[in-house]
Amino acid sequence: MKSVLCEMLGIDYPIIQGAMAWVADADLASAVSNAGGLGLIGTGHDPVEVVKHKIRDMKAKTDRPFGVNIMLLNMHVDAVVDEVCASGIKVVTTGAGSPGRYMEKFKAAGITVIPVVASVALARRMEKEGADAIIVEGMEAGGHIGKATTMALVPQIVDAVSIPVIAAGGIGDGRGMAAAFMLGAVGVQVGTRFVVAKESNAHQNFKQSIIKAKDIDTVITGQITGHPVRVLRNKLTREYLQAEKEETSKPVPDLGRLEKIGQGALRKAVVEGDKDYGSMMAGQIAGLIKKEETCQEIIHDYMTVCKHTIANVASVWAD
Ligand code: TUI
Repeated sequence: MKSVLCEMLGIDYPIIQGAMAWVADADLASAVSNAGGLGLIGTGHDPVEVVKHKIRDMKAKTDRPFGVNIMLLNMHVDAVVDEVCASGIKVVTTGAGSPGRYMEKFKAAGITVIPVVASVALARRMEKEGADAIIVEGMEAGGHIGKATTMALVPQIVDAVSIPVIAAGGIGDGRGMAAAFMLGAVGVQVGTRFVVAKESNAHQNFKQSIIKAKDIDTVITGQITGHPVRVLRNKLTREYLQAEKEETSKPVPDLGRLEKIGQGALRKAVVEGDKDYGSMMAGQIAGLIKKEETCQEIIHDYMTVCKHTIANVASVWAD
């Protein structure tokens, strides 16, 4: 089951690993690439020296295709873009903004550019500015999100652009992958399930929180700061959402107070395993994830279940 995405990226299976900040290091990304998917190094808020180290580490761990994700809210983004362009990286994904101003640099470096978008308008703009494909991320996803769901957004963007579309957000197994193909996507990006991969260095407490999570255990913080983020519910989110409610009712909300509550919380979750005051970014599909597996097992499961799902549905709907 090869798709145009496999040809475009030189991979065996049309599965991209999401570039979860603090989680998507060379250990996880190389395991995904070595299993035939596209591993992505996440660079989050990293300064350029850290990015350099991660790329070097990745090159030592895989000979297969991989990419780097650039988080556009990173204060070091200009330097990170220059480093990525200079280091022979072949694939770049971007998140949390529009990469328009870097597009020429990426293209000049021969990079395949795949922006993550959460709206039809940005998808159209990205195609016009030279994106090679687009990752359409619905608000079921973990971390920084837009407003529309994967189910609603993917077909609208498939109709709006001519470049390949990859679906993301809420795709936790081969059934979700099959559904994404039905909507017109040619591949999927998977985040939350790879957080609990055996090769993921996320703290065991964070992994267990995802495994224990139920369908409605995520909440969205940051609605009033303009950076909505989906995370697992805990003491931090209870206090944050209470503060958000208080600030919303004031004539001049104190956004600094909200930012302070969330500061450093992602590292606390991923590195320290703080289940109470860590920001445990995870998608709504966490409730479907039941165990730790290797990246190879995860990819194999997606592909097998996807093929069976499509075959079963086709046989039911024949004639
Ligand atoms: O980027 C993500 N997910 C992320 S980034 C991240 S690090 C972070 N931490 C705290 C606060 C904010 C970020 C954690 N998770 N996913 C890709 C994605 N991009 N989802 C939604 C978007 C997006 C949203 C609005 C892309 C563009 C956009 O508007 C751009 C514009 O200028 O129109």
